[in-house]
Amino acid sequence: MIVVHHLNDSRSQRVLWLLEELGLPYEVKRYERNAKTRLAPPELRAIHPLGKSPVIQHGDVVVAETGAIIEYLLETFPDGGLRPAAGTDAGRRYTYWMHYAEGSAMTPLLLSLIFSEIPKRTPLLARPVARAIARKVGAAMITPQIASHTTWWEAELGRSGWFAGERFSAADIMMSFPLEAAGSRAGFPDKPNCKAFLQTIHARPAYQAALKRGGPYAYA
Ligand SMILES: N[C@@H](CCC(=O)N[C@@H](CS)C(=O)NCC(=O)O)C(=O)O
Repeated sequence: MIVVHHLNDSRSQRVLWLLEELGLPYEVKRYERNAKTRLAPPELRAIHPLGKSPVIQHGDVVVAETGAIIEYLLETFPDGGLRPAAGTDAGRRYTYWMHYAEGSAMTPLLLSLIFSEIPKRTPLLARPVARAIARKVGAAMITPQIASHTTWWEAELGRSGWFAGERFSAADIMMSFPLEAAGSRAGFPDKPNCKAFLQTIHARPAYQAALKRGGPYAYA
């Protein structure tokens, strides 16, 4: 049995979704973020020293990091055609997006989240100054980066509606979280391809089934 250590409102939603797409049986062990810090509870460190989600256990095997978990599942079980053949253009694109999602796309999104926390976590008297600094640095260094990434997604999705080749693949599952995170505040009013991508994936039966198994998810 595969056990998914699942944190609410988190990247582990992608693992549940993949398992539903593959039709594999699995068990969900749920963890709740601390309402104030948004961090995972300490019990998760008993499964993996970093205490982050997702982590899966499959027999004696423990795998952390979303991309590594997805690759493990696709290598271990029939991959359901979710991995384009290596050596093809779609295969190269697949590898790119699988690495890019956490390696590049999430960096400015995470910085944006951290900068939005700075004023909230600053003593009241210093808050206006903290807010002004966070806003100025964010506008100069983070917002343009996010714009550049989302423009890139919009152009790439214009090819087929999917990230790697002509068909839905696990690269689309991997890229769902950056798009959901980037679109969570305003949606994508000026990016029809990104908007359509999110609508299409959210309508997939496996995505919906994963939501039922994972519980409330703020980004869907
Ligand atoms: N790159 C890692 C990121 C893992 C990660 O940071 N997970 C977040 C949830 S989205 C987490 O566990 N946060 C709670 C914490 O850091 O305590 C992956 O894709 O698995």
